[in-house]
Amino acid sequence: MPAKKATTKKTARKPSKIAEKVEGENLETQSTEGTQKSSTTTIGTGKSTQHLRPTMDRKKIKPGQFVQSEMNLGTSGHVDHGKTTLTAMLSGEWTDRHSEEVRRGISIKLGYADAVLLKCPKCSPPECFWTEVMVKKALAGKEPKNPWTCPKCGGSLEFLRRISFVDSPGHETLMAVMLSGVSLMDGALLLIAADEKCPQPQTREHLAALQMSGVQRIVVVQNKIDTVTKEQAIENFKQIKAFIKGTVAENAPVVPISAIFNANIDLMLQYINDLIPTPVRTETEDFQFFIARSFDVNRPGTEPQNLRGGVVGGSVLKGTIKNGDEIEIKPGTRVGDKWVTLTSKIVSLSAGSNPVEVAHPGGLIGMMTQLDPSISKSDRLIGNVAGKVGTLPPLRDTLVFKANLLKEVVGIDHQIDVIPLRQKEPLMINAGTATTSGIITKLEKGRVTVELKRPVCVETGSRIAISRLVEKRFRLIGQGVILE
Ligand SMILES: Nc1nc2c(ncn2[C@@H]2O[C@H](COP(=O)(O)OP(=O)(O)O)[C@@H](O)[C@H]2O)c(=O)[nH]1
Ligand SMILES: [Mg+2]
Ligand SMILES: [Zn+2]
Repeated sequence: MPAKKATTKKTARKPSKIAEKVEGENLETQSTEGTQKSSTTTIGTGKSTQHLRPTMDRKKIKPGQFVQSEMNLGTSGHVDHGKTTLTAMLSGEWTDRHSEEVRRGISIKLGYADAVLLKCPKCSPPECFWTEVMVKKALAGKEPKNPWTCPKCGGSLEFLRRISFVDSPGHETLMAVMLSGVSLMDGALLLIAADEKCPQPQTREHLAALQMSGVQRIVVVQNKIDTVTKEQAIENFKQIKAFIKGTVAENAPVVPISAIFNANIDLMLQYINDLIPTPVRTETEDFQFFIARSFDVNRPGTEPQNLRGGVVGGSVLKGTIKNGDEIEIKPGTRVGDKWVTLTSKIVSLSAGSNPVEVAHPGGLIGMMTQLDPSISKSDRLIGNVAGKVGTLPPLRDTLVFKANLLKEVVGIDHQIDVIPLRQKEPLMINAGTATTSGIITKLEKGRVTVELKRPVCVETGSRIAISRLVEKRFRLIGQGVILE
């Protein structure tokens, strides 16, 4: 695996020790490189078990009470390795909902599904870790008064946190979607099927994507262990260990599970709990929102006076937003050959399917605006950034960045070296949830200039993913840092 840079040597295996390690790595990243995401830049209090939004008292949270998700956990890995199955096991939701996804049996869009993590204070780890949906299944037929009853000992389970899975598609043609998903992830599971040789092309490409975007908190999941013998599982485990060596996932635990047979899920949840804490965020930062979907919620034939405004869905990167706030959306909409920033007012907010007054970072947030719904219909605003008026990063038609290329093209099953960038070469660029393309117009030492077909709204210093055409598809070849 190319583009490696292990920041620390591995010294510990116990979850709590590894948690400290990861915390240290983040501090290092913060001071030496800087990152585009508030979720990584504000981590580093040294309290790795800090899952709290400061204003929230977890002990008081009761079953059935709605709490907004506080973190996005991505799934990543090769197609068919079980990302959507595992997400469904933990959340109770099958994220492949679109008709084409159902027909083709693969994930095409980003899926979002929430899971409530619970812990039994009496049982010992890892058996004390549950999700609400797992508890419900384990208690089926018993239905105790308290739905948060430990299926093992009958004690009361405690609320840990609600997290959102951002389920990525694994197919090689859908890398752009995966890359926009990565921009929303605070941590990730890398799924690797035990019944295939490791690594498969998108196992490598997805891990490279996580590494390049600065997603450092990773738990590696060896799935489908029910399909192989013990010896095969051990052999595959060794391949996984060899593969992650020297990558950002080098210190990550590798947890053998079966998503279908619910084997070892508790241990995986323990690692998620210990190694992927909710980033500590400053709520006073400028609000920034990455749009990952957008719709027109009106039924055809709705009378104009009853029309509801355009809806955008995505995640709050930083800050907070409340009903009635004015926002702007960039790049906005195209009028002639110009992009016009949209401004509007928030009519209502939802977290998952629950109405909320204020939305924080974490999970899928829906914002109903006063925009003409034709502007937001059919995902037209994907890749836009929303913020309070006057606070968004500049809109750029031209990107000037420092490129860090991989040695090898990772998303393909044979070896192809990444040759240097060329003048006039077309590239695909991912910045946040935006996917755009452009042509290299200038190549200087340490500086690449690309004229974009469609502008993007990005901060100086933020990271972009660079893909080039290799064997007829855009494949990830490196990362860039915006210079000016
Ligand atoms: N035997 C077995 N099959 C699994 C397991 N996890 C997923 N699968 C199957 O693998 C196939 C692909 O799963 P899916 O979740 O769609 O993979 P994705 O492309 O990574 O999202 C489906 O037929 C699943 O039923 C597992 O743990 N054991
Ligand atoms: Mg899937
Ligand atoms: Zn218990």
